[in-house]
Amino acid sequence: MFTKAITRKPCRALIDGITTAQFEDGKPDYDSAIAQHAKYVETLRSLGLEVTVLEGDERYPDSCFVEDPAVVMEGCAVITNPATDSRNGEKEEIIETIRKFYDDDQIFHIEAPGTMEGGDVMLVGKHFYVGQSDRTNAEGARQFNEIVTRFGYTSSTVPVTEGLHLKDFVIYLEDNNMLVTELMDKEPQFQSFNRFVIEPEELYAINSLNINGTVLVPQGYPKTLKIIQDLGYPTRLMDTGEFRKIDGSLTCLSLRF
Ligand code: CIR
Repeated sequence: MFTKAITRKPCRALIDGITTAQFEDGKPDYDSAIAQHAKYVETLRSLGLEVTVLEGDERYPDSCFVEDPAVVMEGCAVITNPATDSRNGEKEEIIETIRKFYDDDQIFHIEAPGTMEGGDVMLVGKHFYVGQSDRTNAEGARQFNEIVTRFGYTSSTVPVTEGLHLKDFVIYLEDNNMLVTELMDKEPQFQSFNRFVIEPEELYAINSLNINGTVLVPQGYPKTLKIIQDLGYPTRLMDTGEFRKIDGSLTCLSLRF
């Protein structure tokens, strides 16, 4: 059960966020992003979470994606080392908030040359799957493994060859259910899960988010929505259109614990 979440409001510099989307949908609109973010926070609260909302940080265009500079779990928090120059400083800005919830001896850091971003980290029970991607390297994954094993967790790496972060291509919905791309469907480590392959045109909806049994699903992906509803989950449709323009999706907008 999650009881808390940390989020950060989008800043005006959001329009300069890193993107692979080639702006086919245009740049994010600040006011709409603020409104979508407020709805996201309201939804988390309505599902029983106590949500900390940090102010936008204009120095870091992508800083609303708080999932990336830290990984939080029961008993331990890991401050990551974001791989891109424009995002690396976000790790310094999240620490103060993490300290409100974790003691100093529960807070650890991924150190250079290790890199890591939380979008690459997926927890299943007490096991972390860590995407090895352009953002999370082998050394980052190694350090992470060393830290979390001290707290009763295990971890293993999964190659991410399709794009940004692991959780854009596979998501664990709980109850042994997983949404996957065709490629992740073949991943040997995922063979014992109930896997649901999402078609390429609905790729973005893989990053749906289970909050205490209710699944937040991005708006506009009817096939994925049906798969999730047919599994019996109550769902909430979320408009994340402004974040999508800079490769942001549902999980990246919060840290949940
Ligand atoms: C980036 O490229 O870093 C941001 N524009 C998007 C980050 C999305 N984060 C996530 O999925 N965890």
